[in-house]
Order: sequence, then C-alpha cells, then structure tokens
Amino acid sequence: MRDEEKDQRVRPGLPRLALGALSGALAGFAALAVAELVAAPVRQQSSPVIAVGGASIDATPAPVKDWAIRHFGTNDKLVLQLGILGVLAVSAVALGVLTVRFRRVGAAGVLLSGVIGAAAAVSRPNSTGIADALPSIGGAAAGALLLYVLVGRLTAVRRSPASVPEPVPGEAPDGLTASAGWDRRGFVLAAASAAAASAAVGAVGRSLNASHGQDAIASRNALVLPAPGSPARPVPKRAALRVPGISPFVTPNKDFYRVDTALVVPEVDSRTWRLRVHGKGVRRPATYSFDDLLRRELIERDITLTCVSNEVGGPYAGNARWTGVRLAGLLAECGVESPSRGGRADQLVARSVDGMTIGSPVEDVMDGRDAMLALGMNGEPLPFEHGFPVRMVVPGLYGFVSACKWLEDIELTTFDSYDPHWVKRGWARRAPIKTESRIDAPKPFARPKAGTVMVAGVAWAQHRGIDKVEVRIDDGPWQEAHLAAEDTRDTWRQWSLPWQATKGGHTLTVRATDRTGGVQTGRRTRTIPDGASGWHSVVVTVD
Ligand SMILES: Nc1nc2c(c(=O)[nH]1)N[C@H]1C(S)=C(S)[C@@H](COP(=O)(O)O)O[C@H]1N2
Ligand SMILES: [Mo]
Repeated sequence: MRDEEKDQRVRPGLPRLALGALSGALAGFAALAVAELVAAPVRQQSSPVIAVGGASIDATPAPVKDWAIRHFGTNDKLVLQLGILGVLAVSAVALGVLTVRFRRVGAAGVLLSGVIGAAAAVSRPNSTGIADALPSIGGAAAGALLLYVLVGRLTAVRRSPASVPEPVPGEAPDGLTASAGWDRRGFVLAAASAAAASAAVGAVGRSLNASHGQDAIASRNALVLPAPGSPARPVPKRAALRVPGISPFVTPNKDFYRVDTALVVPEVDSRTWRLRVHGKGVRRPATYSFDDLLRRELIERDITLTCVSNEVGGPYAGNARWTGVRLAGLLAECGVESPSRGGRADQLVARSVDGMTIGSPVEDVMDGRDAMLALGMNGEPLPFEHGFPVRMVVPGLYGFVSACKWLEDIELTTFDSYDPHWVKRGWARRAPIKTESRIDAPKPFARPKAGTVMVAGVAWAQHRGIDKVEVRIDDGPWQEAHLAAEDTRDTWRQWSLPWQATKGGHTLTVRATDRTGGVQTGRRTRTIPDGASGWHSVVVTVD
C-alpha cells in the first residue's frame, strides 16, 4: 500500500528538475550520515562539517571573527555550523538539478566536496593524519553513488515522458513496465530507503561519536581534588556589595564566559593525559601525568580572566577560584630560567589537544605571580568547556596570550622565532589586560524612578589592582565611587555610587584608576590587536 501511495504522489507531470533537487538533497544527507559513521572509529573532529567549520574559523579574518563573537557570543559556533549546513544543502540541491542534465557533472561535484572536506580535515592543526580524510571521502562516495542511482531512475523520463502509464490505483505497477518510461517505483523506493538508511546510519554514527567521551567523563566524575596546600584567603565579606544587578564577585561556572575555537569541546581522559615540557633552554625536558600534578603542592587563587575580544562594557570577563600547580616551579624543575636571569627562551607556547597555540612571556610566568596549571575551578574539576583536565591561568594577561585550555604541551621558544595562533591572525604578541570598568546597574535604557538610584559595577586591572573608580553624570564632575573591599590585585573589584537621579535622560560614565596610577583612558580603540579601551557609558531615562 505504501508504495502505491508514493507512486501516486510522484506523477510524471512533476518537473524532473524538482526530483533532481530532491535527489541532491537526499545524496547530501546520505553523505553526511555516512561521514558521521566513518568518523566514529577515526575521530569526531574529522567529520566534514566539523573540519570545514574549524578551517573556516581559522581562516576568518580577525575583524569578522570579532564581529561574530560580539553578535552571536557563544552561539557563534552554532551559527557557523548552521551556515555550513546551509551552504551544503544549497550545493547538494544544485548538484542534484545539474545531474539530471549532466550525469557526470553531479557526481564529480559531490566528489569534489568530499575532497574539500578531506583536505580541511587533514590540514587541521590537530589532524592525526590521512585517516582524517576517510569520513569525507566515504561520505562523498556514498552521496555520489546515491545521486547516480536516483537520477538514473529519472532520466528515462527525458526520452519518453508520454510513455509512462498512470499507475492504476490499488494495483502496483510492476518494475518491468515502469522501466519502459521512467522508473517511478524504483525512484520512490530508492529515495525512501536511502532516506531511511541515512537516518539510521547517521543516528548510529552520532551515538558512537557521543560515546567516545565516556572515558573522559568517567575520569572527571572519579576525580576528587585534594585540599590545596596553599589555600586562597577567604574572600573578604565586604568584597561583595549588595546592589541588585551587579555582577556577583565570584562567577559561577555555568555563567562563566566561554571563548574558544573548538567546534567540538575536547573530552580528554585525565588518566591518559600527559603534559610535555620541552624546547629552548629546557635543560631537563619532562612529561607529566595528571597524578604527577596531583602529587605536587596545589595552590588555590582567585583570578579574574578577561578576553581580548571584550568590548568596553562587554561580558567577557569572569572571576573564579582556581586550583592548580605553580607553573614557575614546574618550569624551574625542568631547568628553565627566566630571560632576566639569562634564560634563552622568552616565549612559552602552550599547545592544546585541539591544536590551539597560545604564547606567553616567560618573564611574566616566572616573575612570582600566581601563574598556574589549573586543574580546578570554583571547587570542582575544570568543566570540559573550560579546559579539563588542565589549562593555564596567568593573572594580568588576556586569555589569548595566557589561558590555554585542554593543555598538552609546553614549548619554550622565542617571540622572534614563533608566532602562535592569534598572532598569525593579527593580534598582539604581548597583551597585558587594560584597566577597565563596567556599569552593571542600571542597565542601558533603564527607566528608574527619580530619587536615589544605585549605580554599580565592576572594575579590573589584574595584577596591578584597582585604586579608584569614578562616575560622571552627563558632563558633570567625576565623583568617586565607593569601592568594595579588595580580594587580591588579581581580581576585579565591585564599586557603587548612590545617585540622586533627577527626571529626564542621563548618561552615566565610569572610569577606573589602577594601583600604578594609570587612569583608564577615554580614548576608544577596537579590540584588535591588544584589547579595547575607552569609557563605558549607560544611557537611562529617569521617570
Ligand atoms: N585550546 C584553547 N584554549 C583557549 C582558547 C581557544 O580557542 N582554544 N581561547 C583562549 C581565549 S581567547 C580566552 S579569552 C580564554 C577563555 O577561557 P574560558 O572559555 O574558560 O572563559 O581561553 C583561551 N584558551
Ligand atoms: Mo580571548
């Protein structure tokens, strides 16, 4: 019965090109499904959408990427993947239509997209070799074959469309009769079974890929971080102001901003994880396991992380309590010396399992600040999104020059001889965090009632410390705000100012001064190459 129903829907009158388009779409779907399945034994990152997505992220010019982060935030990756799927769908449909006319062109087109996927997968920085090409090649082969078969059932119609008999309702046309005109029954059968098979294959591939992370998840669940030998001082009670709308002093992990290039969050098993330390001037290169790190003294520190892509007033800053191993001590153990003591390497390049490279000044890492290999964040093992099992954290430096997540390799080198990932894309080699302040309350375009309105927010100048915050109403004088107690100079500081608000529109502006006397500049710059500067303003209307 089902076959008959479908036969009736696919009438000879339906334009062949539309069926060609449908064939193309089905072939594209089949290709992705097979690629997903083949990626399972290879690695998920080798699947074409992920590989092409990763390659496009890397090839995206810095201003465009910056724009994407600003407009889509953490959804930037979702938008990118949807974009790639959209392009794929359009090309698949176009190839399907083309194939009706030119059989070989379509198949060649599908194979060509396979080659593009394969090339992207093999050339990813973390590619494990030629095996990464298999999902794309396998998927393209399946897609090309299906397209060939489906369009094969359609092409007869071109010769003699009139010779196709209407199926008699209730009576299945037999295959031989149908093949004399165009093979409707064969087309519908092939299309339907291909769609069903692709869905099944894709689902199996998906679940196999998802199960890969199980070991990593188990290793994280089993992990209990030992009590730190050097605990953080308790956060002073008066470091947190009770003002509605202000950023909490400690950012909960679930709210902590996330910025990275990973389309698939790496899931690394801490039990098999290793960190290699090597390179210029490393007298005793070494490899550490996670247990090796756990046996060292753990330090616990409150450190505010900031992204260089954070616009003035933007959300990409967060404060957490990190637990980890002193990086300077570990480097010293490997025989590394800081440049000021005659060390030959001035750049430390951290490399992640997903091929990210992040370069930090060796001098900063070894100057006594709490640079660490972090294992814990706010009392739990690092969340996967934030770098499990091990990431770097260096107070005072933007994340792109200090905070490598999913760390697996540290190489000592020089700034002259190596440019890491972001530097190759136009960002600065060295990037200390700029003194910044942000108004959290009132929100932009709020309509508070006349009377006392609490203006409040956070200010940061990591590793220098915040000395003063001032607020200006419209073009009035700078008024000193109340500063919450300082936790450490590596953390942000909350501030507040009661404002006697009068009716009408007002612009509130904030600026901070750091402990070195540096006043936050009002000169607006873009985020590229070394972080945005300028004052944050909020416009409100008082009712
Ligand atoms: N492996 C890897 N580490 C990375 C990045 C990345 O893209 N890949 N991004 C860096 C940037 S730009 C920042 S700001 C911080 C952000 O850390 P978070 O996502 O935990 O907030 O991670 C850094 N570490
Ligand atoms: Mo960043």
